[in-house]
Amino acid sequence: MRATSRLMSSLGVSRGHRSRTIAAIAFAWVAGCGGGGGGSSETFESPSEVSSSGGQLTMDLTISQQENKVGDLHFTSTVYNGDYAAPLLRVRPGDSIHLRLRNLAQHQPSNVHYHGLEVSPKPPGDTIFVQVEPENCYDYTIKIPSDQSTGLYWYHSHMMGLAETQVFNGLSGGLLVEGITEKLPFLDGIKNRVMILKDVQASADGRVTTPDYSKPTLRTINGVVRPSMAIRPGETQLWRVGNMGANLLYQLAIDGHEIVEISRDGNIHTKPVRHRATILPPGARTEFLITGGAPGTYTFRTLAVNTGPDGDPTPEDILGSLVVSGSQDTPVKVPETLAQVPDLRSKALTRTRRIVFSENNDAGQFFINGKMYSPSRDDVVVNLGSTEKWDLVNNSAEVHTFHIHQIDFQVVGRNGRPVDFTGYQDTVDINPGENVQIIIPFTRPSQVGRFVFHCHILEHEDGGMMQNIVVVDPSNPAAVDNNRMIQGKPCS
Ligand SMILES: [Cu+2]
Repeated sequence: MRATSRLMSSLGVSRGHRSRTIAAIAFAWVAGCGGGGGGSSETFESPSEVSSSGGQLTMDLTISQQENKVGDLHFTSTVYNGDYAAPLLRVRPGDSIHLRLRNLAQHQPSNVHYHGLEVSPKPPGDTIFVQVEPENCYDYTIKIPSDQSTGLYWYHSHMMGLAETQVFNGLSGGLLVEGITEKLPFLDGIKNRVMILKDVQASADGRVTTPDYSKPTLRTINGVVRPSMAIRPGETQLWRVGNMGANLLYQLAIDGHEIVEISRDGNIHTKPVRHRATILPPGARTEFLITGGAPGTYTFRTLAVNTGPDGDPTPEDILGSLVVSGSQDTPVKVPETLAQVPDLRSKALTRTRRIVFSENNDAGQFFINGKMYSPSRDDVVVNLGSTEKWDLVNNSAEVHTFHIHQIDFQVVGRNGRPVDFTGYQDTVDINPGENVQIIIPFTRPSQVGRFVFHCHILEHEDGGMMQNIVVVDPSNPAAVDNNRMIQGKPCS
């Protein structure tokens, strides 16, 4: 929770209208729309998108000030490509992304992180040690490995000290690695929906600064307030949902319907995981199957989340509605085995580490192992080829969300109790007083370099809850780039 409350206008907006005055909806999303949805009209909108072609995705990502209207809320914020929801980047395993970040915003530097991709942290790749000042540009090249797991990822500002404000303004968007139907043929022909979750508050003058969760916040799906999603009775759809806001945890539930989760953080599960409600910390993604029940309208909601005595209030809220109507369809039969990936508990451990999250709530200071972030300090050094077990310990009175760049991990325990193996993830929540055990395989040569792990509640990250990690190739220790602040250049 924030130490000082900021003056924010109460939103007091009436919700439930679909309205979106966003420029640059360049492409309609048509791929993957096999199902019918009963012929009902719906207010759901897919994000705009940019797709790769011939193995390359070449694009400009332009940050600018933009007037937005979301529901009944008018606000001015910095967004990507004139679109509060931001374009969905659609790629395939093995593709390269050539992205020119153009910072045309008036006042702040920025950069881009490609969350969840198992790509190199070396410049000009997925490095956070880039600062692109206003009117400057930076050219990223992101080489996605051919074995990148297919699913939903995202990109967002990772500007030190400014990430919370910039993501809250709208500087985050989805990235879909295509090909899930090739891995899971039973999904062939069913309707896919990508859902980018963000929330927004504006001050009395219509600006977006930092969130104040003592006040209401406006929830959106792809920039739409409380959209309706149509489905036929018995029809199965794949919902691919990412938490791309700054700070909030979600607990997703659809009244009267079971969530059958098949993927987490872009990693297909080893087996389906069935939920009444699923926790989605900031930065996390869930992909699940939903099968229409009896005709009627059902609420898609986030349940209240207990974030701890020092946490931000996170009350229940309505995200949208599921409208079941039309002719009866036949549900998809979900196999009991999905992906076959190694259980990392069978690997020999190189070492264990204890990573302690704590905070000085009154001062708004956030620590890992007693230290606030310093870009010039290397906190963890790992040899390539190591497999490590980390004990993530929450010594504070609010929830934190662990995320490490470039690598997926396996959660193996909570509070010392073993956890069922369902696959990998890149983000995990740690409740107050809890400890979570994970195994991290530092085994891909692409991991060599300097990157970070941090709390993905961005208020905490900006407040210091982040550390540098360096993966070193012992046979080539000079392969780590030591330039810790690369400046963008004037746009040519
Ligand atoms: Cu945190």
